[in-house]
Order: sequence, then C-alpha cells, then structure tokens
Amino acid sequence: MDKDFMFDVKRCAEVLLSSRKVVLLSGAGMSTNAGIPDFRGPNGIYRKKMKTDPELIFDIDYFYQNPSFFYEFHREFLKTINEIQPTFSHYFFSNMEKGGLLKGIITQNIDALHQKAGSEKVFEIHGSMWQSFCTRCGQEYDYKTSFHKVLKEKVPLCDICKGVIKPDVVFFGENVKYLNECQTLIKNADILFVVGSSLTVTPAAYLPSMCSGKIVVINKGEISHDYLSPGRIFIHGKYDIDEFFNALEVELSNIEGNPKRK
Ligand code: CNA
Repeated sequence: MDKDFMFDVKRCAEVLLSSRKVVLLSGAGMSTNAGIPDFRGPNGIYRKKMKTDPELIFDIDYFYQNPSFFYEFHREFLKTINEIQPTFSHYFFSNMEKGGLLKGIITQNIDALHQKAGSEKVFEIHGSMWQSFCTRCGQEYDYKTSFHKVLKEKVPLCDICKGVIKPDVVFFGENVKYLNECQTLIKNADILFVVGSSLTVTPAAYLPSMCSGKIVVINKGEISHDYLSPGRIFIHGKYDIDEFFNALEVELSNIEGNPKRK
C-alpha cells in the first residue's frame, strides 16, 4: 500500500474523531464508480469527440436555440439512472449523517445517489431531474410524466401551450439553488470534504474558501486553485474515492476509543 495513502487515511481518521461538524461538497467524480461519467475526468463527457462542443449540453442559451442537443444526452442518462446504485462512499457519508457527525451534503450532482444511499440533508445546488417545467407557461411535470415524454418526443413539449419542457437542472448561465444555506453550512464546518470535484464550476468552486475548518480534498485529477489556495488544504489525496473511504472506514473501526469501533 502507498505510504502517502495510509498516512493521509490516518491523518483524516484522527481529525474526524476530534470533529463535531462535518460537511461534504460532492462533484461528478463521486459517481463515476457507479457508472456515471463525469465532465472533466479522463473518461468524462467533455473528452468525447462530438460534432457539437459537449460543453454546450448544459448551456442555457444553447438549450433555447437547440434543445434537442441536450435531450439526446439526457434521454440516455434517464434510461440508465434507475439501474445505477450508490457507491461505498455514498453510504459512508449517509452513515456519518445517521451518526450525527455529518451536518449536510452540498452536491453538484443531479443523479440523486446520495438520497438513494439514505442521506437526507442534501442540497442539490445544480437542481435535479425530479421536476420539469414548461419554459413558456410554467406548467410543472413530475418525474414519471416527463420521463415518458422524453422517451417518446425528440424534444418534449408542453401539453398545454407546446412550449419546450426543461428539467429543473441548473444549466450554465442560471442561478444555483440553496446558496445561503450552503454558505452557512460551510462556515460552521470543522471539516469540509471536497470529493470528486475539479472545482472549476462556480459558485460551488468558491464555497470551500468560506470554510475556516480543515479542508480534505479527495480527487484523482487536478483541481482549480482559483478560489482555494493549496495552503488552505489540509489533505489533498489524489486517490480513488472509494479506495480512500474504504480504507478510512477500516482505520476508524481500528482506532482505540472510537465509538464506532466494532
Ligand atoms: P468535473 O469537473 O467533471 O470533475 C470531476 C473530478 O472528479 C475530476 O477532477 C476527476 O479527476 C475526479 N474523479 C472522477 N472519478 C474519480 C474517482 N473515482 N476517484 C477520485 N476522483 C475522481 O465535475 P464537477 O462536479 O467538479 O463539475 C461540476 C458539474 C459536473 C456539475 O454541474 C454537475 O452537475 C456535473 N455532472 C454531474 C454528474 C452527476 O450527477 N453524476 C455527472 C456529470 C457531470
């Protein structure tokens, strides 16, 4: 086993045992082991060779010009999402919430895997696909109805006014959700885990800079330091997320005096 890896696991276990308020900021990398590609990782959606720039999939202006480009992608995502199961790490954090240590999860993901793993205090800052609405008249569509419409129609249109339907996912160019709640959570955290995010998408990318506690980043790839200087990071483990949290769970269960010790 890599010496640095175990060193980081042990340091992380020690600070966890002396902390009371833990917060997680998760990104797309948290779900790659479940089978959902991220944007910027080596097999990410942005690495795909496509006729149209894949970065336009979630661009709000482009959506209004050409919604079928988004729906080609979204249709495939919806077909697989019901079968996809949470990873070890999703369960690791839901167990921490049940134990009272984790105060909340701020996620950039729209896959609902945190909730599937049993987490309740989840702030989906980039929205979710459970609700959709008509971009012209505002009519709401629940998940089941919009799911069937997406499978049947190239671009799902409103039953009332024929406007284009859009899921309640935050596109680039739109405002994120729950920003005040997330800022409060982060300001009060004594450990913030940043997991599976390249920290390139704002405002999520600047949230860690508001944390006065310890920041633990677990991300295989590089992260942006535009808002978070390397000096502010307690641990930056360039490890696989599930390998790290598996090892952390073992380490925590071996520590003398840990109430979680089996
Ligand atoms: P990103 O920019 O794609 O970064 C993901 C990071 O995770 C990369 O730096 C990878 O190196 C790293 N990574 C991937 N897999 C692993 C792994 N197993 N272990 C360790 N590190 C890993 O994604 P961000 O979340 O930073 O960007 C924000 C976007 C991505 C948000 O708008 C999301 O909505 C969007 N997104 C979400 C999903 C989802 O819901 N699962 C999927 C794809 C994109």
